[in-house]
Amino acid sequence: MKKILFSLLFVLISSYAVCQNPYDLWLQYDKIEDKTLLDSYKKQVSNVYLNLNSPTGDVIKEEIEKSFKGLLHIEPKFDNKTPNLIISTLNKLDPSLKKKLSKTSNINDEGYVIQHISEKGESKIILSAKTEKGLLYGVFNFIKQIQLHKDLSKLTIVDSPKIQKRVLNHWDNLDRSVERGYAGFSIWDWYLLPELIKQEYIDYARANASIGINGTVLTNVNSNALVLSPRYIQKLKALANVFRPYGIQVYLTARFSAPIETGDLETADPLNAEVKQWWKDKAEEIYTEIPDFGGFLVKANSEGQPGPNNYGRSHVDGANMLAEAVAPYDGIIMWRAFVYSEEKPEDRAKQAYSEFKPFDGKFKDNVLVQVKNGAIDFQPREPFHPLFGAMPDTPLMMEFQITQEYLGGMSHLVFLPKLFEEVLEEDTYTQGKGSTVGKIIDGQLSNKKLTGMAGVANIGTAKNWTGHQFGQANWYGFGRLAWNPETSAETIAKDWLKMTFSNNAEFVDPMSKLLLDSREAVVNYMTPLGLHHIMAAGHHQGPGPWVKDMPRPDWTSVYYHKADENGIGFDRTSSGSNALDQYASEIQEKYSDPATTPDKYLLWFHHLPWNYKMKSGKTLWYEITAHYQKGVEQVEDMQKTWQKMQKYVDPQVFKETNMLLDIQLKEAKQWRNACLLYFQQFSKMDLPDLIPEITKDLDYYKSLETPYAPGIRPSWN
Ligand code: GCV
Repeated sequence: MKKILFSLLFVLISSYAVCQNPYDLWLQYDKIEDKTLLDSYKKQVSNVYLNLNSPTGDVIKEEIEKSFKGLLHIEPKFDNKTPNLIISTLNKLDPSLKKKLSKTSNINDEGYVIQHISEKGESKIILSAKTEKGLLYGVFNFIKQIQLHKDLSKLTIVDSPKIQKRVLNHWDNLDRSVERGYAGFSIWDWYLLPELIKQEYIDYARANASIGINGTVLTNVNSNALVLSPRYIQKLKALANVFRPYGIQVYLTARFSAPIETGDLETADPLNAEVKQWWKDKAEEIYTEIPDFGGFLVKANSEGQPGPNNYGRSHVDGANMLAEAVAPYDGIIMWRAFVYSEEKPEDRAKQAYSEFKPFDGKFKDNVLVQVKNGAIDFQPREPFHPLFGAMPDTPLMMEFQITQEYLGGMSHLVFLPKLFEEVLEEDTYTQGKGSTVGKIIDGQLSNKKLTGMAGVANIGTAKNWTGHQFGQANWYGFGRLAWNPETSAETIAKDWLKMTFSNNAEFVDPMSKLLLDSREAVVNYMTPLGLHHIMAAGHHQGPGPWVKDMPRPDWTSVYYHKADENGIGFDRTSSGSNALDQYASEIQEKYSDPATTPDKYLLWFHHLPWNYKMKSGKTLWYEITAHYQKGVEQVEDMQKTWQKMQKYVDPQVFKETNMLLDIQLKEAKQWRNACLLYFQQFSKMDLPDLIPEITKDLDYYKSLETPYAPGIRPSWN
């Protein structure tokens, strides 16, 4: 009986302990259960010195209070006489304490030092920075150390962001639909702004600040000129006021034809004097209301958006005209290089390079050219964009996609930092061995004045912000990598898991493996061995290797996989489109021969016969089938791992993730079956035994429809 009561009690206690609130993201401040650790923390940070009289100072104080109350169950004392946690900017720090800090000269304006010191036999923790913004970042990192159960008596952290502009891009429309959004509607309630300031805006800013994000573009790159009207500038101003204490600047997307659409002018020609003045006046109008407005992000002459080419002008003309308008206020222009023309027969993968490379060194100092990680479009895997390294005299900003347009939308668990890490670690060889993409965008290789990283947000009105609980990890991971592109995906996975769920190794170890493997799983069951862009048309969810009748050939699947009786893959060597020529000679040499091309990029660069002999000794056809099967099995493994995690996870999150994994498995099988049946028409080879019997035929998979799939603007009829 005693035993039963005991185990009942245990079940009660353990289920009580697991009550994360998904809305709180990685900022879960649940009480530390380990009593010894808790007592030692309480002793070390019982009394806080904080002497900041500013909105950012208030945010810092609130965060200390909230976290100490939650994690340590104490009300921190803010008694400036005998503090053991001292939070102060460097210029106000007692010189005797300042002397004890290591390497403060290494930090930049957003950096900070956290150090445990001994003074007169007493132990103290000093958290200092050049600016209050630096202090805010330091405070979040300090709290993280407690969330991660770190030994505070050994702390010495000297850290600064390696990238200056760490920006979320919201593809949010003014009607609150979100292009490629899978987490509900836009969180920006434009209709009720500026009067209604929702708590979400504050919590959004806090979450972003906690991972070092310092800017947000609020509107879709497929933009609407209305947001530049005086009425909307007031709404924007209200949001800017909320975000400012958290160190976050607001940006807008600029519709290039806005001077016409507002009814003011008849042209938007960037070399026209009136147009130039229009943008200067607009900038002045915005900066009068929002002095720290960040600037504009522009998608021009791409997928139907207006731009300078409409007037026979170049991207440089367009970007520089806008750059001049915002320059007096330290504003910047993020000009996207995502261009490909329906009129050009050139391989789509080559077009951005062909168009932008000749412009190297021609942009004004406050322009960043924003380049997607790969040359096509955020596929599960792409080789790095050849522009990285090819424009040494132009600051290039990385654009990653956090929202999972091509990686399972709302229902697939895919840990994207693994993808981001792979891109950042790729060697471009453009300045010799070791010229990684990461080093190009953080300015290490060129001493760039401006550096930036953008992430297309996966945030919406979903109660947990991202729809899929594990989408939070991708938002978190983007922030960590924007702060320091050399952070490993493994560190990010472990930190996120610990901060969100539990420090218990029995949870963290298998779950970090699950996260780290999840990206390869999705590549395997969607686009293995360098295949790409074979998804369904329009909403981009599910397989569609048969897609061929579209308004543009480069929107079809057949354009990319080129499967026929002779084989499969896109020949991008000199015998084909020669896109390979846009890379450094080291890469060209290696990738021009299929035998030395890494398998993961094989069909990106080569069209090969179905019976081509792979490095494994098996045929290409066999390897394609085996990769699809492996992807499915990897999802099954994810399910098995997740089943064992119940006791560490909030019951609702556990249940929902279970159901989502079921959907992911079902869809992984759909991808496998549909793609194999489709390609088999050309290979005319049998499916190996490792593929379980496929009971449906290809027509069945082709007939599957997904009406109202999210991510594209709904039509209300
Ligand atoms: C915002 C792809 C997406 C579009 C997106 C575009 C872009 O084509 O499917 O939804 O538009 O990229 O990045 O501009």
